[in-house]
Amino acid sequence: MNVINALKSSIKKGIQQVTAPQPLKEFEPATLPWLDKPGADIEQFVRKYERGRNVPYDLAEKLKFWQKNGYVILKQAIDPAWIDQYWSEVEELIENHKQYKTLVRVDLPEYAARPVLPINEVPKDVLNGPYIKFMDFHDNSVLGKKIMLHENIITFLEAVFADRVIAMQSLLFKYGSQQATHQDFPYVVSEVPSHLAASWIAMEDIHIDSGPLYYYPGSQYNKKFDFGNTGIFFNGQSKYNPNDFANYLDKKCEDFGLKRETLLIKKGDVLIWHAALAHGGDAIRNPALTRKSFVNHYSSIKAYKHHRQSPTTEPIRRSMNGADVFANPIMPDQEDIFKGGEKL
Ligand SMILES: O=C(O)CCC(=O)C(=O)O
Repeated sequence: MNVINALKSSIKKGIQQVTAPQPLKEFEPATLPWLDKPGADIEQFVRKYERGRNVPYDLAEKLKFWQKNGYVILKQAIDPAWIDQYWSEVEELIENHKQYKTLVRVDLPEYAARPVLPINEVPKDVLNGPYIKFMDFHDNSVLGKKIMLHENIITFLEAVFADRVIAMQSLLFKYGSQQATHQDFPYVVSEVPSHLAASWIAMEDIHIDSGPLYYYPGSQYNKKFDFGNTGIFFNGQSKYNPNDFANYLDKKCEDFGLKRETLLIKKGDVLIWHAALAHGGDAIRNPALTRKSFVNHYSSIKAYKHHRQSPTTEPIRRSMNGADVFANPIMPDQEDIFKGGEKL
């Protein structure tokens, strides 16, 4: 039925006039994860969820903390031997970058026209410096997938979503990002924007002068920023830009008396944060310091059904610990070429 016929038919049926869908201004209350809905009964949920499972931390306490603050920290969640092996793969990727096609994002003025490009096109000294994000290296690495879908992380996220967890994408940082305050849902888009969470895995002990991550506990409940014509989502057409977004979030958090916290965790510790937790990368005060970290974004099976680079094809799933990550549909020849994780 075309739009005119739909309009005539709806008028006949007494239904409201057909209008273009409006950009979202808030998360839809009905589609929120159970824990974000009023009256969520954590004790009852945990009793059922833990039946037959070995949860290595106090899940009820963690879920209550998440509900109030929008994040949790899992101490020593990833074996340091896994971290060392994974970082050695990153070093190999940089050292022999001409052999690989992994995408990197370079946030330097000379790359402004084309910030995302294959690693074999970026000089080694640039790759070894700040302002670099290694994108979706887990596609290339068996161990990257194992860390991203680690049981300690998935057990918590599956409880948050009360659904099967899907890993959507990953980023690796050698230096602090210095990214302005933001929330993730305008940029990392799932079909249900509130079905989103991230993990930040420390690949070394984090120093306060290295540009650590910071966040505002409790900020997940703030009124969402309106990018104008594109609602709560950001894209190239949005009326407002990421700086406007950052200013809004910093001001809102200040107005509500939310105190900014700095993430000074140890190698193998993991921060998990809510779709709407306001966070950013602090200034690098000592440029000699690295801040090696592995960041992953996740959704639920209900809200992320296809790989973002191939929205109409059925994804190839790699499954671990009751969660999935989709194989990269664009570069099948690069999948799992780093095999060091097979023996771990
Ligand atoms: O690690 C950082 O400094 C920023 C990471 C981040 O904000 C993100 O991936 O959403």
